[in-house]
Amino acid sequence: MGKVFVDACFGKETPYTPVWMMRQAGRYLPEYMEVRRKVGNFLDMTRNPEIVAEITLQPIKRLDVDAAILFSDILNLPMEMGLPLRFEKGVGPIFDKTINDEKDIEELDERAYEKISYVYKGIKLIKKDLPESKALIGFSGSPWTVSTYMVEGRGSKQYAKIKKMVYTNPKLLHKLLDKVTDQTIKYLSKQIESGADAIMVFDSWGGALEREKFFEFSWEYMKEIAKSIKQNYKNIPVILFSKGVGLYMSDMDGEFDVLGIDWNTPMDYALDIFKDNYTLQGNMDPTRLYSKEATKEAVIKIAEIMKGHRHIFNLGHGILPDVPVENAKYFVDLCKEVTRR
Ligand code: 1CP
Repeated sequence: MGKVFVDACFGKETPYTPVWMMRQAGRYLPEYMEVRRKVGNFLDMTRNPEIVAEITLQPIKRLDVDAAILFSDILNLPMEMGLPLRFEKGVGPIFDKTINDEKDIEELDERAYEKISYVYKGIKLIKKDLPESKALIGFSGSPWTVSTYMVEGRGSKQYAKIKKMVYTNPKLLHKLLDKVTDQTIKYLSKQIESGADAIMVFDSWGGALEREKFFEFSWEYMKEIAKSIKQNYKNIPVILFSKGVGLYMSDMDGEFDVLGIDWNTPMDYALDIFKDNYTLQGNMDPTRLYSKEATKEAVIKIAEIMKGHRHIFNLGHGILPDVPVENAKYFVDLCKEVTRR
C-alpha cells in the first residue's frame, strides 16, 4: 500500500483527502507537555533523538493524521552555524549574537548540516515506529525567514534591521542567503537520506517583503532549494509554504509539488491561479479549532471548493497551544469523512 499523503502530493488518486496540521507536535497535547516538564527545556528536547522520535509520533497515535512532521525547529540549523540560541518565556527565540557584516557571514560554520546529526538520528528512530501508511515530513525554514532571525536576533514586527539591509546592502544579504541556502539544501538532503518521505520549507515571514523584493530575497532561494532536491530525489515531494503573500501568487512557479496556502488566502482564489499544476495544502484558520461548529463549516466549504482537485487538508498556520485536543481530533476525522470516495 502506498502512502496516501505522498500520493496526494503528486496528484494521484487517493481514497480520501489526507490531513495533518502545522505545529501538530506541540503544546496543545498533554503528552507533549509531560515530556516538556520532564526535560525542562525546548532546545534540549530537539537535541535528543529519542525525545524527537517520541514527540513526532504523538499526533500520529492521538489523532491518526496522515503525516508526521519531524519535531525540531527552523532555528536549530542557524544555531549549529554558530549563533547560540535560547528561548525565553513570553519572548520566543533569541540569538544574542547576530549577523551585521561580511565577517559575521564568513565565520558561519559550513559543517552545521553535519553537526545537526541528532536530527538524522531522530528521523531513523521515527521511521522504525511509523506505520507504513504514514509519511514523515522533514523540514527547514526558508533562507529569508531563517535570516530574519539571524539578523534581527529575535522575532520582529517591523523587520527594520533586515529590511534596511534589503535596501542599503542587498549584496551582503544575498551573501547570507546564499550560505543559508547551501546549508539548507545539504540539511534537507541528509534528512531525506535518513528516511524523510517529503520535505517542507517554511517561509513564515515572506509577507514582510513587498512583491518584487519577495521574489528576489525569498522565493528565488526557495525555488533553488526545490530544484536541487527534485534533481536528486524525484520521488520525494517538495512542499513550499510562504505566509502572507497570497496577492503575489500569480508569479509563483518552480519545481515543487505542493504549495501551502495560508488562511488569509481564499482557497478558490488559489485554485483559480494554480489549477491542478500543484497540490494545494491548507487552509483552515487555526482559531476555528476553538469551535466544532466553526470547524465543520470550514471543512465542508474547503472540501467543496477542492472536490476533484489536488488537495491536502491542513490549517492555514500553526495550531494554537490552548486548542482542545478533542477539537483537533474532530477536525482530522471530519476531513477524511467528508472526502471519502
Ligand atoms: O514547547 C514550547 O514552548 C516550544 C514551542 C515550539 C515548538 C513546538 C517552538 C518554538 N518550535 C516548535 C516546533 C516547530 N517549529 C516545528 C515542529 C513540528 C510541528 O509543526 O509540529 C516546526 C515545523 C517549527 C517551525 C518554526 N519555528 C517556524 C515556521 C512555522 C511557523 O509556525 O510559522 C518558526 C517561525 C519557528 C520559530 C519559533 N520556534 C518556536 C517559537 C516560539 C518560534 C517563534 C515564532 C515567532 O517568532 O513568532
